[in-house]
Amino acid sequence: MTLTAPNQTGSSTKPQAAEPGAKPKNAPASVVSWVEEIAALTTPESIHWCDGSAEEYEAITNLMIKAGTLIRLNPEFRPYSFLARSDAEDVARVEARTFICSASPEDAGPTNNWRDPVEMKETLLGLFRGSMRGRTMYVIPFSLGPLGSPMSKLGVQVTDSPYVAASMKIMTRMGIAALNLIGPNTQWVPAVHGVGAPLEPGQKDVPWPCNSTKYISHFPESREIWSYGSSYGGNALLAKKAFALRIASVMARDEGWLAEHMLILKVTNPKGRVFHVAAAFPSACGKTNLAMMRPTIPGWKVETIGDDIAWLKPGRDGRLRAINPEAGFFGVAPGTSPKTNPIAVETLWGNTIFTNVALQDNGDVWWEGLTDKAPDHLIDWQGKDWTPESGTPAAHPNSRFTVAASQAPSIASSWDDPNGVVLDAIIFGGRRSHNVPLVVEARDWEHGVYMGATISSERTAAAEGTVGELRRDPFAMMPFCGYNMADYWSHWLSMGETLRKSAKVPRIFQVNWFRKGEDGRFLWPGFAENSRVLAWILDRVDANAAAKDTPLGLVPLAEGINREGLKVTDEDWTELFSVDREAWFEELNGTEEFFANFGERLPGALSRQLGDIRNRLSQP
Ligand code: O2Y
Ligand code: MN
Repeated sequence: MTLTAPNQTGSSTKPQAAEPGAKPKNAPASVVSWVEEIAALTTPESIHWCDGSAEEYEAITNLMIKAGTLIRLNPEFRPYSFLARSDAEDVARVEARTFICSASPEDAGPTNNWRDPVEMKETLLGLFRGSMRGRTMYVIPFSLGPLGSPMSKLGVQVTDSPYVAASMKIMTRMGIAALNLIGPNTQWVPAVHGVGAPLEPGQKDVPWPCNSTKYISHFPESREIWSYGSSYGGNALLAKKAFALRIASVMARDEGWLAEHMLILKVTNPKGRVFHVAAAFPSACGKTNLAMMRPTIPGWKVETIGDDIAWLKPGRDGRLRAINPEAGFFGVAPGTSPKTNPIAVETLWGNTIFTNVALQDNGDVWWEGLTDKAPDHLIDWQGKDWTPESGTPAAHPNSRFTVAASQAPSIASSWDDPNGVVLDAIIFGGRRSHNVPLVVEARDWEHGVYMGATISSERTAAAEGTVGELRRDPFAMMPFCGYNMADYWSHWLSMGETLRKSAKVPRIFQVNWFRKGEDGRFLWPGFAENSRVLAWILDRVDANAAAKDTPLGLVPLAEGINREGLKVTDEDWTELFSVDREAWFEELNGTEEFFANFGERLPGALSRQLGDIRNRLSQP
């Protein structure tokens, strides 16, 4: 049997909801035949077509409670909320098992794991054959982006994991309304997910079925996703990183837009002018905290549009517009506290699925950092008794919350606008203890693309590898770009040309909240105080606030950023922007080496930008 991507056409009559879980009458023919094909391969015991209703969510979560997959939290503290504990070996995205299966390895590029698409399909067919035996296969139609928006895309995921079905209800616009949008000529992305744990008749299930063999496979040319063996986050919620970034980045290249690993903010200044900002940060750089920031400076208001992914497309007026393709947050719990992110804490009041956090004796959840003092007794993420003396984290460092975006008190009313919001500025960030200044504005789009292409971040204890080691993460897209990264840079450069022809181009900035002094102390307080940097960025956009030209770009004058009430001395300020020429020449050599990996495909504009910075640094 050879499975091909469906022809992606559907019936002309709208599907109608039927009995709960039954196939909707007049479901699109292309979806029905694909579901039948996958069912014939995987042989599930039953098929459940998700309608996306609250009743369905309740039924699926009840079923998981019975199976031991979910624990209902105490409704007094955490109404309508659950705790899931994953298998101890299934706790994170598996980058080494994530594959881009393009016909040519050059199209995947040197930063992706490439596999031949025909060979990979054969492997997957072997693994998936009979793999859903004894389980229910859920059919999940979903929209990425507001339903019916010209910027949105449709997909259908099948999965034999009820945890994945319930999570997709939170993370996407899922159900009959999305299926209704699949017409005769509508493109939709098929995504197959299986836990890889068939059940023999009478075999008792485990709370978190999965398989030690894992494949997260993307077929950019046929626009398909196949994922096997894991139920965790981006490995399994295939609308997220797999579709909204890896497959969407390829669609965006071909259709003239951008699929980005960026948060989106709405910011209002004290004069009442509204701005929109998109920002890309590698992991462990405080992206969620920025997405839900409560500014400390008077008169400024920050609202959330998205916390992780942004789709950017020129509108009819030529301006770059942004939507959040997702409908929920899948955020890291540890470190989230009333001090670091009060809005996230408020968002999690209820209606939340927590995964791998600790359970308190009162039936509420807990994780490291939530309170200054840990409770005297907890059940840890593996279901074992825990006390502060245990010496292990009670919550897994990558434990998560899954919650609807609409539940954030900071959510902007425009977050669901089908026309998106007009972007005024784009920010690239990283975690760098030296060299990179607090904030720098790019001279122009091309310089901004260079800034994005050279994002790098020091590893923290939460990431794999040696602490402090520099990880290059261009545009924060290293694990998420579905094609050759050098071609992706060329696409960014060509988007600048398109935007410049007809409209105002968003200004590009680079930030670094993590610079340290000689004494190892952070020079900038970070968190909500980053609103002061945001204010300077938007003062630049609004009224070209004064800036100083440096070899690296434009930086604020000493009085350009309001430091009132902060313990940032004049010496700290100078150090926050100091440029050590020797260290920068080394930095540029490292970038040149990195760029060399891309050979002929490296856009000349990026080598030119590197040369320009070297020249400016060489000047007395
Ligand atoms: O899927 C996971 O295992 C977590 S990774 C993640 C989750 C939400 C948002 N962003 C990320 C990321 O790695 O960028
Ligand atoms: Mn992310």
